[in-house]
Amino acid sequence: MPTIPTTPAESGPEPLDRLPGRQPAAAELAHTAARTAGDLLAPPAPVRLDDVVPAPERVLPDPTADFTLSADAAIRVSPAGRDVAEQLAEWLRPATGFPLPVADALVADGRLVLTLSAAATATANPGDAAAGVADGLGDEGYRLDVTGSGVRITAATPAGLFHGAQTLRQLLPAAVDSTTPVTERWAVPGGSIVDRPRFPYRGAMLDVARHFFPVEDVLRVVDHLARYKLNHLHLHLTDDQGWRIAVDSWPRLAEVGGTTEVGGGPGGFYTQADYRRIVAYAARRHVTVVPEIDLPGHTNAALVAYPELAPGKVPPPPYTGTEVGFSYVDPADERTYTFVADVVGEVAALTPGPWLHLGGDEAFKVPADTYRAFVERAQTLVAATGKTVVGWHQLAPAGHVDGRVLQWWGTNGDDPETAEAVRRGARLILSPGNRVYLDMKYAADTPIGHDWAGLIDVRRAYDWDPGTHLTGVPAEAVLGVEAPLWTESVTTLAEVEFMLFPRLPAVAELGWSPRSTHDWAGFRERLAAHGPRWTAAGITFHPSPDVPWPTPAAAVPTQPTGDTTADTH
Ligand code: TNX
Repeated sequence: MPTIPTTPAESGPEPLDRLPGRQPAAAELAHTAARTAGDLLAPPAPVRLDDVVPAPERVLPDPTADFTLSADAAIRVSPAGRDVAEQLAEWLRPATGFPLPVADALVADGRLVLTLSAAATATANPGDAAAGVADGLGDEGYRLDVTGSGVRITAATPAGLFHGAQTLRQLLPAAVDSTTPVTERWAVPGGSIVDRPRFPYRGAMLDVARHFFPVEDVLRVVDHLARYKLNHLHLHLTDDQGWRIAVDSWPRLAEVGGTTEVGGGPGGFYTQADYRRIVAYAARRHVTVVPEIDLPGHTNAALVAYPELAPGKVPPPPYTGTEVGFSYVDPADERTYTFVADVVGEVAALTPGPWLHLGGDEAFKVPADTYRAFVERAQTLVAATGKTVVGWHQLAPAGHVDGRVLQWWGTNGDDPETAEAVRRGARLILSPGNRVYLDMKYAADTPIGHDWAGLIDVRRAYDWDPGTHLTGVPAEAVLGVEAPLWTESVTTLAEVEFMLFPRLPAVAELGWSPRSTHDWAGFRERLAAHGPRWTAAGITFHPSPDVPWPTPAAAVPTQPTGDTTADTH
């Protein structure tokens, strides 16, 4: 079992503590643990058709029908799938060194290698077998067929094609994740997969308020989500320690409120152009950004910028600690509602996705009746922007607005107040603190993270059922699952990855795979095969003892772990 050494590897990690005031010791530990994991991984066994994370709905292997990708391969695609084909080519070119031209299915010659067919286009082309096959695959499902002569991915939508392409990527040898050419037999196991998600909402949250993360880091996190078919990135954009999104009508929010972060570092904020870039990058990967403006509490940074929003108009000092629950915008002043309307209006206008998250957690200083009245007004202001309200489950006592979604982060599955809000029409995103809070430590000696909701290693993150977790809440009310990463103690991209991997794929499987596939013994084996992929891709991860990572030691050359450049295509 790999252990975490106490000194950095000899060649020395890249400097991970980019920002002053950060914690190089923790960053180095995380980095070194991952490097050690990479060193210990043996060459992976040939991939089998069911070696996919998250587990597909149906897998029908055909060992006589393996396909080998060769240098003369082309990707043929119908017009609706063109961008997915381009992305597939971008993933496969670096390691294979193959040109992988993308050709229009209607004009390309007869040699079929990969065909991506959206049903809509297929219908216009009656000869295409994709018509009909895509029926029943829904918004995100796909069918993947591997025969000796090629691979065909079929879906009703580009999102479905994208998920199918991610599956194909996993069916190739682990070296496909290398950023430089590798000599390898690029075999794909034969047979068919038919796959659809269990829940429509599958997400992760990144807290960019406690520590600020530059755009490039966020883009890389988007790539990680997309790899595991997660389709929502919730950005916690505001908190006591920092305001991270530029708002034109209230410019000091970002200009002043953006200059702080936990531990006294320089903070930062996203310009509207930055935010648009994140949203567009995510959209190309079929990931929807969910912006959160946390109200009425967790607002110290806003109050520093605009003391007129503070109760008593007293400017508070900037806050760089990690306590919660002390701040709130003045619910008794009309100006506060102008502020809320302006902010949610601008954020909604920048956000193509349907959701706007209002926060609502830990407003401990606001009396219950006042809190409820504030939330009801704020919900109405969000609804007026055309967005659907999402909020932490503390919003439960407030009146229902159309479509309202509560994000449940409790640690005890018996929550009558939330169950009652569901009876009044709310849907739920499940983020149980003691299962999927990715800021929790894996084990007592994990160098970063919290433990207030317990220690969460991979098995604990995996072994629960979102469909039955909350007493009195039917599975139909569950929109999906989300794994939040709070960043009080997480300061660098390497540390973000260390906390995400390998728990993020566990949560992804809960969100995507049918319950009938749930099986810890099988999951840990499938997950183990991803260690070499992360190593090849330079992704930092925790070498969890829950997972039988390939051994013996030193059978694989050390891979660079410092290449953290996002794919900016
Ligand atoms: C609780 S969960 C919070 C956050 C903290 C987190 C630390 C929630 C909605 N609020 O403000 O960052 O605990 O684990």
